[in-house]
Amino acid sequence: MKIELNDRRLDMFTELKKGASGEELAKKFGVSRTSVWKFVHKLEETGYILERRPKYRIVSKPDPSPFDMALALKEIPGLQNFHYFREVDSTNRLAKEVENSAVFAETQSAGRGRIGRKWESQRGGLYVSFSLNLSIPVNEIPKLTLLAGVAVAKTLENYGARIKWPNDVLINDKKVSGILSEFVGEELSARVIIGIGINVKNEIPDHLRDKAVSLKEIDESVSITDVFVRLCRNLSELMKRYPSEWESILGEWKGLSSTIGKHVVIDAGGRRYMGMAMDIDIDGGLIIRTERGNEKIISGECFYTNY
Ligand code: BT5
Repeated sequence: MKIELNDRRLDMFTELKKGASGEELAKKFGVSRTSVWKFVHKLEETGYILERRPKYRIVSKPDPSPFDMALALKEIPGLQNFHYFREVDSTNRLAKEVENSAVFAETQSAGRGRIGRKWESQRGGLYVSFSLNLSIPVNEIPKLTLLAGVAVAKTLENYGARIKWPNDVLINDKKVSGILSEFVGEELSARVIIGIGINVKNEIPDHLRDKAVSLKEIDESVSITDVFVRLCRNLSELMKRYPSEWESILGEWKGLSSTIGKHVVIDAGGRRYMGMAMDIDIDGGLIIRTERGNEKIISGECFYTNY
């Protein structure tokens, strides 16, 4: 299902949450009562339950609730369309084919991690990719991964979430979210794809149980829609500050990160670094103090060690 974010039916949806008669809605939005009825029918098909008398009123919503998600997406600068799927291979793959859009799926059959790894995407999780025409140089992409990490960590802050450099968000040292930023286009003017996976109500497969966590294990009443709405709010707030307030975003990253001050081993494309994570520099690179002195690493796999 595709929802255009400037579609007035989103405003109609807001009215239907409060309750309104077909006649009132038709008048307010300048449409026929048949179009109101068709929209009500579409909502019912999508899993919403509406009371019909004395007015139309939404009394129960599915989780995820696509129209609440679309309303939240309206806040993100530059977004025009929302593509909502029950199942796809990978939202990042699909996001590359569309512009100025968010692509969400209830489950992914081939969710992607970095360097060809798999992202387990059972139903009940949150899988979303943003395709944004930012036209920035490719070397800005690591910054957007950090920005997205701040958005996710703020969204899950009440569960004690912390960021692990560069693209993981952890709760009690277990991974609850991963971010995959990619680009499409030219090196000096890239379109950016920011893919975010969050374990919300999905089962964690056995082989990942000791290193991954789903929010439902901490909060039985967690909802995908609520997490999504908060994520959009945080992302939109951060995107409005990027790039002009990059340094303050980086400051927030440092405050939410569990990496700085830890002993780490970093695997960076075959090279291995070992030392104390000291800081993040202005480009988003991790500075670690090794035997050779301070070194800066732009991307890699980070492990915490105990010595
Ligand atoms: C990531 O890769 O963490 C990036 C994950 C991005 C997923 C989103 S979902 C929406 C969008 N569409 C996509 O196709 N992808 C994005 P990486 O740092 O390479 O971590 C991958 C590793 O995390 C795997 O090798 C597993 O060890 C672990 N892992 C896999 N699935 C997991 C899950 N659901 N929860 C926690 N850890 C997981």
